[in-house]
Amino acid sequence: MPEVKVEELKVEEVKVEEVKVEKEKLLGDYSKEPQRWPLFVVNAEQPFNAETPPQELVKEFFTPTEKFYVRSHGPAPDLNAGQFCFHIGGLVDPPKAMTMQDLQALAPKVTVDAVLMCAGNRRNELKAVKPVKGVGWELGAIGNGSWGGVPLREVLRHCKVDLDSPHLHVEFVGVEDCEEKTKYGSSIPMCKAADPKGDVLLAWEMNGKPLTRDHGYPLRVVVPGYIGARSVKWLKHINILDRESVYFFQSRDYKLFIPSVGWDTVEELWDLAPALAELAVQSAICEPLANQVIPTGTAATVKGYALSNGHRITRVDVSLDDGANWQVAEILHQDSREKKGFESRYWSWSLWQLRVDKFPSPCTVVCRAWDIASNTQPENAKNIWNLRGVMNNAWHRVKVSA
Ligand SMILES: Nc1nc2c(c(=O)[nH]1)N[C@H]1C(S)=C(S)[C@@H](COP(=O)(O)O)O[C@H]1N2
Ligand SMILES: [Mo]
Repeated sequence: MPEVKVEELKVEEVKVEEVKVEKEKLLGDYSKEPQRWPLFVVNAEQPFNAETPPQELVKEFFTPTEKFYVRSHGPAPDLNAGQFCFHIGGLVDPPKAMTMQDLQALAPKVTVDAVLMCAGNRRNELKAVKPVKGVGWELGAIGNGSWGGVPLREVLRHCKVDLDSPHLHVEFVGVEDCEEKTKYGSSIPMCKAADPKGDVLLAWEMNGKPLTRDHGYPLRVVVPGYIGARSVKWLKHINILDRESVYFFQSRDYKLFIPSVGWDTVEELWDLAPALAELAVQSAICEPLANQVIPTGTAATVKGYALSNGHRITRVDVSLDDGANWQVAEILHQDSREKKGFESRYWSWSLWQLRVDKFPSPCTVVCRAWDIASNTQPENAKNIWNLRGVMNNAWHRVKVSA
């Protein structure tokens, strides 16, 4: 690795407003995309958006990196960790530039196990209610990873940022040009960024290995318990602001509206709606698959995942008759209580199953999860339909044939 000294790095003037992208760059160069897992369900090629088939999700507690869903808004950058540096600016005096070596020397590496889920996960079920804009996703825009890096709060402390200012926000900006004609920028409130129990990480490792290009090599943010959109990949700038980020992905996307709001009425509402942050309680059935044949009266196992915003999943209910009667599923794997010591740091998903001796096919299998705060899922997607098709956590239903 070539040595890069911080003193030699010219600290760019920090721009907290949208970075202007030159016109010719907007289309993006997709000629150097990485090799990808052939079994991905590809929802868009350019930019690459692909999800994990359901039955693969429940095979392992940690989703193998090559099978982990990819949600990108532009070409995958091809960066060199040895020459890479990122900048910390905004309400920081003086602004700083850090190399990967600086970051790794700043504090001992920690690992945080956490699920990443796109806010658009299960969007197709909302699309079935009424059309929505956005990449279509079934239930595989989710994965559970073990992330290695340095807590963001250590970096903020090193830069003498006031960790106790509740009005501050921490903005993250990636290197790449997105198809939305802007850089990928997003922010989280200081109360999350600085919280020692919030576990926000600047991560260079995923499942014990350096990040892959698709997942943010050499450096990404991991914001456990928040929608995936806040975990900015290919991190280039951290800006301390006294307001939320005004980047598109914070201010004009990833917001929730009442079903009656359409594209003709949303314009004046964007600034009034809060940006999505914490995840809601969620669960989905990964086995059986939709329309799978299970001969009537034969044995089969229902399997799936459940998660919340860090709250422990306490129960997953399964119905084999479209919600008329329920049984309690067995939770097979979740973050260990001893390790976490708190009910609010269950960042990983919980994998669950229900063994059924005699499957009552044809039938509709349904699941719903509960967390320690007794949050549970809404019954119908129809009631939570929204024009961006985000945060669908309705009871998940799978039709099984005989
Ligand atoms: N720089 C950058 N960061 C990004 C994105 C992006 O397009 N560019 N997509 C975001 C979204 S919407 C999600 S859901 C997650 C997906 O992370 P993954 O591709 O590693 O699964 O990354 C987030 N971080
Ligand atoms: Mo996302």
